[in-house]
Amino acid sequence: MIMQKIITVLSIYIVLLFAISCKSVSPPRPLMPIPTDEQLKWHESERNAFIHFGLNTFNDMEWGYGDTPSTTFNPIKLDAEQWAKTIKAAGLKGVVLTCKHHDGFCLWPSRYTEYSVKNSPWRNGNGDLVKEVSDACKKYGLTFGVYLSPWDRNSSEYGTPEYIEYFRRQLTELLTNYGEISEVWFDGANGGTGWYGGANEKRSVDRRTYYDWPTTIRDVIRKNQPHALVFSDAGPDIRWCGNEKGIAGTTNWSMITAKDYYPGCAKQKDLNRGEEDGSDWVPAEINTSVRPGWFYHKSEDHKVKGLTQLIDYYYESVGRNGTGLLNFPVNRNGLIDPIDSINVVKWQQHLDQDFANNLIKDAKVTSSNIRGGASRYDVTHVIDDNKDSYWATDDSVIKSHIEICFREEISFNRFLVQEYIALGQRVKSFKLEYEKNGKWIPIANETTIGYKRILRFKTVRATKVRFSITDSRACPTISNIALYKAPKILVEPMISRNKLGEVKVEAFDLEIDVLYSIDGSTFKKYTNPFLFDQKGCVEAYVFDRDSGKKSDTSSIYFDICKTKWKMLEPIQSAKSNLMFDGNQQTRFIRKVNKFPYKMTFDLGEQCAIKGFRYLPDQSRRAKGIIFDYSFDISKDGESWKRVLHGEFSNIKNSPIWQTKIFKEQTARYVRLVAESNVAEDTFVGVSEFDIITK
Ligand code: FUL
Repeated sequence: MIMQKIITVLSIYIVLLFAISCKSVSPPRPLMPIPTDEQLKWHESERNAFIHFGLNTFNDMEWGYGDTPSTTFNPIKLDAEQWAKTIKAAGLKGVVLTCKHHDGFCLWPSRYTEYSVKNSPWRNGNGDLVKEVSDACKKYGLTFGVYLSPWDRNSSEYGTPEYIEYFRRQLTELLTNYGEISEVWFDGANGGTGWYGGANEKRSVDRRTYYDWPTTIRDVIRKNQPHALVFSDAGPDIRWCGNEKGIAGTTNWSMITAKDYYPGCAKQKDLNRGEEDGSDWVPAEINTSVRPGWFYHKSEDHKVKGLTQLIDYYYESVGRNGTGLLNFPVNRNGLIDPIDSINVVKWQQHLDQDFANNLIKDAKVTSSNIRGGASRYDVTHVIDDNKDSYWATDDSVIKSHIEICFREEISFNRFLVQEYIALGQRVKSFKLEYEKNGKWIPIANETTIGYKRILRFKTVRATKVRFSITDSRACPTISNIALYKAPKILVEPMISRNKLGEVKVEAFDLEIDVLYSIDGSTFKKYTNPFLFDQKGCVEAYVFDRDSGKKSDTSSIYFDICKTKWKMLEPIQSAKSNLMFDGNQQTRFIRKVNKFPYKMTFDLGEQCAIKGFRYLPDQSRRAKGIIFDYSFDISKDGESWKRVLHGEFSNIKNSPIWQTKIFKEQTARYVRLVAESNVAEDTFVGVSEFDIITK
């Protein structure tokens, strides 16, 4: 009886003590700068869509000069809801539309210029694309933002103070007629050549002062759309990440000292990393396009990002404290091209699988320190699925760790961690380890975390994992940690063969089994490049032992091996050898004096030839794509016979392998003659050249 009383009194005492201790332990003081509510929401959106569409789409350009007539704008099947549905299916949360790009053409009927949709045949001049897109966004629950290019190559006033008035009026139209605007996007590209109302000249502006950004932002944006975030190289709310490849820095602070930047300031490296001691919260937006260009070009139909590139983009943007902005170059019909939508939808499905099951949920987590011993900052908050709760340590404790113990061994290959950034970005470095035979084995040693950091690594099996903060600007505040076992990526591998006949098979997933065959029936496990210097087909697929699933099979036919090949004209060199090195990413480019330009190959032996293949330069700004060609053969390298003469029709739009066949003939020497190129300049470019034998 007495014992029971003692226990009761003691428990009340403990509860009281606990309650008091909870009350008295104050939260960590915000470590300035910290995000606004709007910025926090934007971090949480994680991925948004960019749309580039306008006159450039119809003129096959990236930067229109501002002189092409508005009548060329005519997207006959335009359907903004198709855009919204695709973007939604890809898991993206909002849209930023290029309402006006550098060419000055407006996708809404601006009162202040004639250069807009109102003077195009689209919807008989009565259309307003900004309205259609903003309505579609509302309907599908997407946020809507506007891109208004500061540079205007059409306006006669560009470069004068009057233009700033014009620019602000247009901005006001966009901010007052289309409902809630989430983001206002200002490009850094500014000033240069342009049509400028017929002046056709170069106009330079002082990028730092010309637009008087503080006034524009205060009087136009904050007044009309107080919740909109302003993007530019200098923020003030969101910054560029310093590249258009979609890659955030592995160290990525959400801070910079904004006054040291301005749109077009060319501080790419700093923008990519941010600044640990930056005075302003200006997090990085990671923009890239699903195609090499921002606008649609038929010639890039075969260069759309595949699933594996999109997966990399996710981990290198969202996984590195960045918010993604993935661009869709809408096609001339006014639709997101089906080639572009297939992969982005698969992308979302893949990400859902990667993060389907947080293995830490049922584990025991302990920490080296809890702020004031208070339950409010207890480590269990890192797995409670509540973004508003967090684990924190005492102010004096910077180095600290969390240990995760599992009842039985688990396997994992992803680690996710989030700071409670409402109190500022703090962690400077951290490491992840697992225990094996009583020793801690490192998995990763990294720097910043921020809103979200995700690490990918080879599968680890363990019962104990330790996450340690090794340095921090102040006591850490961690809101979430997770471990996942992402499934293997079943994408068919890439097969290539070099000049010596060595075949390489490359899978995206480094842990997956790769199987290959050279006879079409027996498949062997691939470990290293192998010699295959004969004619024939190599096939390969990847196989996941865990699920028993395999990828599609890739198959490639190799003609005679090029081991004995020599270049005769232009002279054999490291550069000219790139024409037959088996690598489609390398290229031979030559500025020639005049056409025709001959490329002569010695095959090293007589062959029964019946055709050839030509792959033009595959780089973004491809050079020297041959249009008219001739093809000659010779037995002795002296007397030549022309077997083909013609054009690579449509090669400009479709710069893929070009195959030409003729009646079989014996020869040891072959010559590809470039008679003209598609750009009508004097370059000749070859990524790969191949012959087809009997
Ligand atoms: C760049 C622009 O010049 C491109 O045309 C594109 O709009 C891209 C998003 O930003 O700086």
